[in-house]
Amino acid sequence: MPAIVELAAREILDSRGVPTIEVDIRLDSGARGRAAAPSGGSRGKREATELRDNDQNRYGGAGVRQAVALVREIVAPALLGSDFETTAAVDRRLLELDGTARRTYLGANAMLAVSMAATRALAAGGMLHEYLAPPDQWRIPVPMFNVLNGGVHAGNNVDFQEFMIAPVGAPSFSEALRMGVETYYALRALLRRTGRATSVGDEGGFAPDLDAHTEPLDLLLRAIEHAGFSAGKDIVIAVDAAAGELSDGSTYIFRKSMRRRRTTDRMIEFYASWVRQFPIWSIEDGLAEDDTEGWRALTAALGKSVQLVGDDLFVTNASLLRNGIAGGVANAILIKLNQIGTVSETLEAISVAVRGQYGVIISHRAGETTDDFIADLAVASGAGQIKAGAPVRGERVAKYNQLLRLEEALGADAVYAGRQFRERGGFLCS
Ligand code: 2PG
Ligand code: MG
Repeated sequence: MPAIVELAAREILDSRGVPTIEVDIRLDSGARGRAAAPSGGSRGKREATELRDNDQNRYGGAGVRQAVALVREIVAPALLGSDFETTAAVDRRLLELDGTARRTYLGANAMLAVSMAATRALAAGGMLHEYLAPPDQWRIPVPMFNVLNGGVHAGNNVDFQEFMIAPVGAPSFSEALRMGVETYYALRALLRRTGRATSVGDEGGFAPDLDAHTEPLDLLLRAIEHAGFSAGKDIVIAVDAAAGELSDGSTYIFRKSMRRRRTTDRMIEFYASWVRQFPIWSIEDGLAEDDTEGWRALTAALGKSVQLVGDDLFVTNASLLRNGIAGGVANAILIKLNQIGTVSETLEAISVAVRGQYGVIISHRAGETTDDFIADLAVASGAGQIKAGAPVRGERVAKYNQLLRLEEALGADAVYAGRQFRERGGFLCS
């Protein structure tokens, strides 16, 4: 059995210039693994705790020296010299050491960096996706490119956080990537021509001020057509409303645009009219995580015709997802490793979703590094969908470029999920 002989942790920066934690692990076999934790911009209330120093003299309180110290002083002595055959065994030890429900002692950022680095080391120089799951369930996911940014990810007047394009009609991932990029170029040209800003938000999507509520969607449709593709056939649209950010507990306030309020019922009518008018196939966090009755009504109204994704709603937590499935809430889950804090718990959430026939989207966070773990996770799990931002900026293309490598490695066996992005079979080992 492999033993961990080296475990190092350090503070590095994420794509927004915010500190995060990176971990290196070496096994006695010589195999190495390195990983860094991502960090959210808009967060679910039930996410695992991200440990920050709160020392206002460094990085405005966002330093992670404490998390680094915990890995060096608590995690390393407990793991060094011990044999671990699987990620699950490492994660069990991490969970014991932490001993809290919300990861408040070690911090989910510290735990996740260790868990991912250990997984990479255990993959032993082979490709990560090969370690994570057997080949029969591998699929190359449909990329969801976030090309228009709003909400807390951008300084514009757009209240919804993400407007994405998903090339479901592409014959392969590499073609999907080309289609996404060419549509991104077309969108930029369109914005320039109409005198709008082409500056970008945290995830690389454009962030112009826009007039009407339907304007982001109109712009996407025009960009898709200008790039020579057919909206609804080659490329479909996905939205992340991140409605938790809009909610005041009883209504939804559109603070950035027209400062209007909407009730839950009005929000549902609003989505229904969008789905009628535009080729929208997926709506994420359409309502806030504590609006349970609203989520049930939304699922009853639109769940048959469109993918309804729980991000803040489920926070990659298998037990919250089980409750959601039992209660008829949403029909898909967004998977973010740092919402829960270990690789094995993430795999468990994916397995619960697959068994419950919920759609699965593997996701980056607003604050990212060039770590490309989620690309392998998406292929291994056969999730069918990945969102990693616009096809620009190093930390976003790191994921898309790894998917190109995986497509090449799989060769003739590479299956692009395409229009079947919601159908999966098989379960993950953990
Ligand atoms: C989301 C994510 C990723 P954040 O809401 O889905 O796009 O953003 O990391 O800010 O939660
Ligand atoms: Mg989201």
